Amino acid sequence: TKHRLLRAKRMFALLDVDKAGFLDCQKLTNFLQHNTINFLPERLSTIMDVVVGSGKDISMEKFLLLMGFEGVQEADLESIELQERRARLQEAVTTFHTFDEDGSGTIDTSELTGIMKTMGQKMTQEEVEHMFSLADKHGTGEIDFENFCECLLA
Ligand SMILES: [Ca+2]
Repeated sequence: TKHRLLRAKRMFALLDVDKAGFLDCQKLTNFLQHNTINFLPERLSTIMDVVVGSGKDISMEKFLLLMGFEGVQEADLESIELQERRARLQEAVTTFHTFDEDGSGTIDTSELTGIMKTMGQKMTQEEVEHMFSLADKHGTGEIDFENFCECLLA
């Protein structure tokens, strides 16, 4: 459900081209008519009734309601996003520590080579080095946590 919620939020952001925080009724109507795959016809007609009956502007909360999420506030969304971000960061920290076998706070080529082998990635030394050079933006021969996150989240 979290995942669907975030997708709905992204959809809203996509539709809200001018970033006004509101959707133009006409825009949403067009969108719904061209993306009816996920809606049963009777559901779509209910949605359209609500949309047309609700005036020109569709807020995020109203949009979520239309998408079938009841009682979700924008603040809830933000906290979900924050949770997701934290979880991703936590995951990155864990992965980084796994890679950084000697606990030096950086990952060097031999550590990267080792972990790729452990993960069952059949990579040549050249491929590992290429990967490494992509992450090692400053050419220090080591990947710190910041480089690692940039790489992971890119
Ligand atoms: Ca290390």
